[in-house]
Amino acid sequence: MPLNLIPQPRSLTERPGSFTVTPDLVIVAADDAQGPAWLLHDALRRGAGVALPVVRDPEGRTAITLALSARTPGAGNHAQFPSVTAERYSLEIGPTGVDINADHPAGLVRAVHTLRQLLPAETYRDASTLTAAPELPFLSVEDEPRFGWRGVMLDVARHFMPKEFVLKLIDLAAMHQLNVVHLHLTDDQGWRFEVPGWPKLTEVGSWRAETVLGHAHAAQGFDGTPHGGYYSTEDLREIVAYAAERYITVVPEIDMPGHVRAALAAYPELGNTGKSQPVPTSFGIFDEVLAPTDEAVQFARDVFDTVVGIFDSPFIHIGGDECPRTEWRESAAAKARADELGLDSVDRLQSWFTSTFADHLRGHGRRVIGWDEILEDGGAPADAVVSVWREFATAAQAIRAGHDVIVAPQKAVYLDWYPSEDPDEPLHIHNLLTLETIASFDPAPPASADPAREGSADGTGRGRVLGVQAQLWTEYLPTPAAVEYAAFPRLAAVADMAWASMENRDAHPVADRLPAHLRRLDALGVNYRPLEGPRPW
Ligand code: TNX
Repeated sequence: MPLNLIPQPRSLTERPGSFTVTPDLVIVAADDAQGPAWLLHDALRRGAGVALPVVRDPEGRTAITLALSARTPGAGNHAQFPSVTAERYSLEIGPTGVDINADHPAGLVRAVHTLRQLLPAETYRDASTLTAAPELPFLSVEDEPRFGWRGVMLDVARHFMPKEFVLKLIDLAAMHQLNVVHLHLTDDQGWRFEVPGWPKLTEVGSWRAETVLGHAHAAQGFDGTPHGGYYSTEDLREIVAYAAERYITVVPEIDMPGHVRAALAAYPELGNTGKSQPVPTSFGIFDEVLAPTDEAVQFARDVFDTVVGIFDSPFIHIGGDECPRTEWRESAAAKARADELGLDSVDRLQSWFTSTFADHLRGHGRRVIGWDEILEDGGAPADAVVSVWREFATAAQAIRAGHDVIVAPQKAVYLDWYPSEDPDEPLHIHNLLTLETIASFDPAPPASADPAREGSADGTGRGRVLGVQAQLWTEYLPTPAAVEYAAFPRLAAVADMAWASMENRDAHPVADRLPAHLRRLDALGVNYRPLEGPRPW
């Protein structure tokens, strides 16, 4: 029987027979394997109705064993991130038990999620609908991801999403073997967390006059009630800890120096005109950007100091997209500042901001990530990671300029785009991004992009491509249900793209595995878009 795993493991050999999950089993795990073992325990208790003891010694009982190799390099959550080897694992299911091996707990967690997909789909709900003890097929899996960075970005600025939904998205990411949840925490339309010393960011900047954005929604009868919200520091700590247990890194994004109108609504003095304007209720690219002043830099430092106190990610996203130079060109003060900094044009002020942010974050031991605009007008420090979102070809340019890249091109992984051309499709943004496009996309830029690294470093030929990331921008996705519809099942195809080799993807088309996978999403209550066609969200 086809197993319909998503993502497709690197190698999988099935054998006749199956292993029954019964209450007399034990889960064996030592030290650093205990966290992953408890994740398995919790899943089996809820999904299979068996509460298996987690023990160090099976004492002769049949076991599901989670073992770490002696080579385990610093088991700390992020010490190894992103690392393909930290996530590799083997899984053996036979008549005598289940054996999971990995070099690092992250690999054990990936194995647990593969094991869960081998159980009947109903086990993703709870045991009440099971009619018999669940079976696991006899098999061997040897697995490792193609890329060490497999992410999904959620825009909680355009529409605030409740903490519970962020936690659900983390679970869904984990199920699909994704290891990054990137939170777009600030944008023109909302600021979503507290920064000590800057109380108006949440008092003023986290609220706007209308529930939804844009004329199209208004035409659908939305009523203009205020929209807003923010995460408390405690909420964010809970999100980070929940993700960490699953070996998922939460990457925070603070979008600057453009896309800052919510911050400017709170503190107009950080802008170039000082003009007081409300948090906008429309979206797009606004001329209002940070002024290149000491005060704006101090603001950014305070924001980053807060962020690094909450998020343990080695990478902090500083945005950097869509920052018009209009105000700087019109401002005598900005011109004077550019002169003082020795810049031959105000257009280079963004590059100056990028370096200033990167220096500050480097002092905290973190690296910056920026959208691909950070390559322009003076560029970014070599240690900055570039999220390539506009043209995929830019990845090669970024690599030649010495950067690591995250492959995130809109034409391949922007899940806020329409899933089909059907006129009954609920409102999305822009263009079309079908499952087929995702299923056939190869995120590796041409090898010639990085001759220096070919066959070197990790020996994989992956060069400086850290990995792949899907985006869920929420201008047109006002609720968790709408986000789920846009995300699934396309995110499953992105996860497969990020994990599986091209060879495996060709041999096992994701489209063939999706119908069975949707039964799992049914059990989880995910409001996915049916394969047959649209339904309203
Ligand atoms: C472009 S992608 C943006 C976002 C929008 C998105 C809509 C990027 C870095 N900037 O501000 O939400 O398009 O698809």
